Amino acid sequence: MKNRIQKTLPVLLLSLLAVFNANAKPASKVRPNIVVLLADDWGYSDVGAYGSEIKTPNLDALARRGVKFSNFHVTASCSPTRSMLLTGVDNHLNGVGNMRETIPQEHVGRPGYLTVLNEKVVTVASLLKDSGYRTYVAGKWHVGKEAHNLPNQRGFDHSLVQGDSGSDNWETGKRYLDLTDKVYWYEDGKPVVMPTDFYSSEFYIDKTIGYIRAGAAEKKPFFAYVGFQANHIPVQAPKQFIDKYKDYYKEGWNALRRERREKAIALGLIPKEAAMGTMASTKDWDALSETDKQFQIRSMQVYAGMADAMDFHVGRLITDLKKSGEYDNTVFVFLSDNGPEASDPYATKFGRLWLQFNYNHDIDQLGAKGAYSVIGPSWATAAASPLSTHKFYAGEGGIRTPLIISGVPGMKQNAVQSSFTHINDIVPTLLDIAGVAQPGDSYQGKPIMRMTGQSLLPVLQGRAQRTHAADEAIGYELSGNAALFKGDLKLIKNIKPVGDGQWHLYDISKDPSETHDLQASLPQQFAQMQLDYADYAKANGVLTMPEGYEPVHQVLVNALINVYVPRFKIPAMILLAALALLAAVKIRRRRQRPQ
Ligand SMILES: [Ca+2]
Repeated sequence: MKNRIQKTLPVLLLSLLAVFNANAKPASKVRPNIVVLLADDWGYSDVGAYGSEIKTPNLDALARRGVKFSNFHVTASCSPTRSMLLTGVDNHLNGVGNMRETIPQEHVGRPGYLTVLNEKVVTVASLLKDSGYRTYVAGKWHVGKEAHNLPNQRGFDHSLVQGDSGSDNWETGKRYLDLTDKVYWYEDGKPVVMPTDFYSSEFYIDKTIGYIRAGAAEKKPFFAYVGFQANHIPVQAPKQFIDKYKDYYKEGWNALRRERREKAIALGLIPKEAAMGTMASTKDWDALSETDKQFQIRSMQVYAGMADAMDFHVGRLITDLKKSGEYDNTVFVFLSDNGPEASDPYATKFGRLWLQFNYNHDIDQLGAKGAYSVIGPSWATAAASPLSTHKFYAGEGGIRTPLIISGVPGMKQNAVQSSFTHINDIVPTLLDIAGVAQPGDSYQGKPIMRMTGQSLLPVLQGRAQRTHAADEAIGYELSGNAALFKGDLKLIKNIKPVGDGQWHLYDISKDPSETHDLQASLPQQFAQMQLDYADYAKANGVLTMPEGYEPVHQVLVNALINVYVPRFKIPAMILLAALALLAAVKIRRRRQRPQ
């Protein structure tokens, strides 16, 4: 009997424990807050932690607390990247196959080419909100101003956004080019009157802090998305930030490119043997006049000041989260939407004419309210150093940007992740961190596009070496500039005049600057990857660019159609009506005149 009790008692106890456990609620697991910090037009080496001389101590601290991705890819322009950052779906499937500013008219409205989000995608904000997160966005939106596309209808509890591709950083009513009729601002889906005392990075962080504090009583984790305007043109910054760089940049862009490349190598971000990417548009520094040099030096100091100011305001958010005790439970994701901006609107007649009436360009004013500053093509190659090309193009300088992730439970610290990663991996990662399942092919009973990226959690936590299999083909296209990634190889084609319109092949793990074409030595891969690209283009509905497409010319044509025709339509109709009335009166008088 004693033996029997001895044998059955543990079984009974275990059974009771099992029943108890089955009925017990799972231990409350606090899900992390998530902050996504999206910089605008920052180059690969514009962050201190990526080799920059620009002081970004707060971003650097996030990098030390987490993982720096050295081989991360976005698209080469603003809204296509933003559409993928929010949905995890290829831009040709989510509606943003091209930007409103650069789309050829032949493509407007074609499937995938709405230039705004379509109804077949759901945002990460909607999915996190459904799962119990409070959700906020402040900053540049750029994925649609239609009522159904504003943040309040795309999953955000609270939002304050600028709807288009950019605007002045000091004056909220001022456009940066004549590409829209006005600057559109919305708070919680409604037009909003903006304050006159404004600096973009400061204001967006103030709003974010305000939203987080106001919702703290709800006792829910938060998701906050900050879409900075820094460093989109016009490059502007408070003077105290610009003045920190008064002794910098005097040796010119080639010296800066070399300096940043060496630092990026020392930081383990690019391999020692990586060559320097070169661009035909980079001017000869030594051939510049002293006046031109001074102007260029000041332009780059303003650029550094703008990035420094953004980092400073990121620091204010971090400080606030530390004070409220939320910091240790907050995941930060920092990235740039594309590589550095090389275009200079002063270089076109259209831009120059408009800017003469709207901004000054005086060296002692650069960065200040009323002044317009850009870095242009030569400094842009330094911002992207040591990579080739810049914003808009499919070279690594256009589409490889910094990505820092910190604060994920169980993740590696102060580490570099060098395997290929992609913008479509961000949404699966955030869902994974929040413990939310991907929606698959349908959301709330409606069919949607399936996400194609992979969660970065296994590499963040050191459970995997790479995110994408070596034989996975990942395509890319924007305005005819195209690429296909497979393992360490990249097939790439850039349109003229920056590219030659032909395919090239590079090993971007060893040669991230794309200087050594492998098509002759790897003919099989070269041929196969072209077939893989054709499959990608077909599956994603990529349209062929019309013959002779030229992006700057297209921006002018689209401005004419989108802004000038509507602007002058009513005055033209009034003028025609007045002329018709005048003619009718004349005819009537002639008839009434005595014969
Ligand atoms: Ca951008």
